Amino acid sequence: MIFNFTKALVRAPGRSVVNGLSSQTGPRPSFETIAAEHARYIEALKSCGLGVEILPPLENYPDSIFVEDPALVFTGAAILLRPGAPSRQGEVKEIEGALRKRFARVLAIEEGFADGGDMLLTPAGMFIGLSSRTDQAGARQLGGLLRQLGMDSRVVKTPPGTLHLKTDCSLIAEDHVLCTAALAASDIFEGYRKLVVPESERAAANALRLNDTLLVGGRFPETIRLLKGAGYKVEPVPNEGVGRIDAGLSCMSLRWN
Ligand code: CIR
Repeated sequence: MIFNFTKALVRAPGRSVVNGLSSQTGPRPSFETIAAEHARYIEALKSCGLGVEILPPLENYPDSIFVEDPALVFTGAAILLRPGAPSRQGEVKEIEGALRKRFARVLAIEEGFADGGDMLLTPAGMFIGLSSRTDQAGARQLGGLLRQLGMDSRVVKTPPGTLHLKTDCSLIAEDHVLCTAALAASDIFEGYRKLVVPESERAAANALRLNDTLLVGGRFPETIRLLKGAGYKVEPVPNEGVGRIDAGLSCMSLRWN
């Protein structure tokens, strides 16, 4: 089952995390806020039954806490990506050793750019979102590597102004997507049931299904109410600080079985 996970890899935030890339003009989060949110996130992963390994902080890479972006992981295999933001490209070398220790097969894209935040895994294969971080060359390379691992993929467009495809959507059941109105209006999720987040809670669309639980940002009461009403077991996790540097919940771990 696509939501069965037993292990997760995370990276502790360095003090430099407060300088993480952000499209927002509001105040920067404090280190203490992000560290507390990260600790709480690790507890949530554990409470969902995952064994969590914590990599050391990397002060030279403010966004390196978002380990989902430089790599993809599957049972027995990992793919090293090429993040589209120049300040994040060195994160790949930094995580490579940890992945080689844990995965028998490690593939790597060699051209173009691709961020893990643009990759949405579904039972039918991987959606690859083209964005300001993921380009055609990266998508093409990744599609080839996924094929080597026996996986189909489909290239789609991340809505303009949205950082990553998964900023705007999450798979919450095999045939059910939590998404923003912008994505619901596109043809990407034809054939899927959709639960649209309220416009005032757009950032709630980045949730994380782990086994039978859905982690959702704690600051999104209306979305939590809708998800509970639809029968989901929801665990609210605080994420306001990381939200100020354009992050949600999926980005802070790599998960596998
Ligand atoms: C960035 O702009 O790269 C970080 N500040 C946020 C990355 C969030 N990643 C993700 O949602 N996969």
